[in-house]
Amino acid sequence: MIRTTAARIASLLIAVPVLGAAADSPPITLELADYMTMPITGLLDGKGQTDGMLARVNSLREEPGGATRFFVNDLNGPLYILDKATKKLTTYLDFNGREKHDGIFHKFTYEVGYANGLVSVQFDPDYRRNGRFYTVHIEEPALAGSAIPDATHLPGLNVRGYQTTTAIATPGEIQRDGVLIEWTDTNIANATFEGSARELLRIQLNTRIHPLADLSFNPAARMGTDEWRVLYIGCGDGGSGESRLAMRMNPQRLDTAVGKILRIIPDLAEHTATSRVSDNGRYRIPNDNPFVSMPGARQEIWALGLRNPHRLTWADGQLIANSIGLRTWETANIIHKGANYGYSLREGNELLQPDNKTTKLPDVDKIPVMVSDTESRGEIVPTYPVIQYGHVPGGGDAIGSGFLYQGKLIPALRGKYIFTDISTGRIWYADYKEMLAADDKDPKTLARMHEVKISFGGKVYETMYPVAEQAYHARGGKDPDLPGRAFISGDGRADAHVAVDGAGELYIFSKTDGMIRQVVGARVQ
Ligand SMILES: [Ca+2]
Ligand SMILES: [Ca+2]
Repeated sequence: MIRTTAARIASLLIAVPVLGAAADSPPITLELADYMTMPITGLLDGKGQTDGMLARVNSLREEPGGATRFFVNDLNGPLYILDKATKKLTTYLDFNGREKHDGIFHKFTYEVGYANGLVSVQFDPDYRRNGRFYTVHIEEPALAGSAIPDATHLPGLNVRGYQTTTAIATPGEIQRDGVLIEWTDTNIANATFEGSARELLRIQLNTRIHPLADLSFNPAARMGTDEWRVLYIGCGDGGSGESRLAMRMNPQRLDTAVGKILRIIPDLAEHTATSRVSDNGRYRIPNDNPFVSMPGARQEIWALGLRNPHRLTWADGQLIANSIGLRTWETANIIHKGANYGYSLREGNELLQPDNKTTKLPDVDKIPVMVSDTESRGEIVPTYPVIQYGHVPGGGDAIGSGFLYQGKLIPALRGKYIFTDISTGRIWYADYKEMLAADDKDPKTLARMHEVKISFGGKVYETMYPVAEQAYHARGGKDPDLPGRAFISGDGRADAHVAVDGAGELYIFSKTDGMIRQVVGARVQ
């Protein structure tokens, strides 16, 4: 059936049954103020996709335990400490040890691929006592140099005894490794690093997109409970799932770690009675992970079939993964133990065909449980997203981060899940109760999205794009609009994400202009 573009757009945006009443979803305009101008680590010439972004901030995390500092990671290499009280920004670690750079890792790779470099940082829940935190960065094994950290310019880092791990194998050609490291700072009262590092794991990645990504601990877990210090890891599919080669099935295969949510215990001394030591001897695997007893399956897997679950967050004890789609659907997914989200056999609530186009689901909606390329064990029904939007005008290109708002500043956002589209810089919220209701095994039911406007510098904007564009040019950026491009955003990308501080209040950061802005209030009509 041939449909007009307008009809297709309409169907992509509103063809889903909506849940709940229309009340309690007021139009909201967020009031933004500049918070931090990040040091320029990119190029001003505007050329290229990622190197023309002024500062590729990928997350900000507040130190646990009532401290007043953020850790801020820039994909280009620096991990900063940002003091909230003084606004002092200190380079704490620099991961970029490539030729002519003074940082730690000689094989560090950050150019090409939107999320490559120093991808993520997360605090151990017991950080106040043990000084531990975790990072993910990307390496290119073929690059010259040692994979052992270089402490030449970081005298506080003790690398004696540091050993790399054997990468978890991924079928297909390999371009990069995602590396997870545990850091222990013996004095967290200062802004310098003194202590040691331990490589926990590395995972082979087929291409330069969708790497090992977000790290998250359940914030509701308390000491003495099974979930305490259990780490959830979002691992992208490394670009495998859109390939026409055999690696297309990697996100579905239980013998691979890519296209998965992984769950491990970083500390070998934690939960020793209810877990087992990993193959590489560096971390533990909880006995209640869903595939520990399936021969051939990777025991680290918690959930599977996700293309690029690059952002993890918790809402009332539920893990949520925002996953970037291929050609059609951007999704937020409530993550259940052992669930299969269908990729690369499904995208959003549709079937994904081998030609990478989507079509309606089959009458009998089942997919094989694939242990490897040759072995499967029965069939299962896929699990479907609770939020999705299309690659259409008014939609976007790539879902960014999201959070259940738990702050005090904007009462109208309480109970709402707020999230961005990366390239267009649109911001929406969905009612969290509707998301829970949409988690009903019915692919057609989805939570409604409500677009948020932005007030900045006395003007109101529909998206973050013009906000970032002004700052980009004011900071000397030479691209006529913004660097990069995408299907819906066109020339230029806002590259915007939302973040929260320890009190649950909102920040919005954008890579192309290298700015962090604070949500200082909101107008509700
Ligand atoms: Ca220190
Ligand atoms: Ca549903």
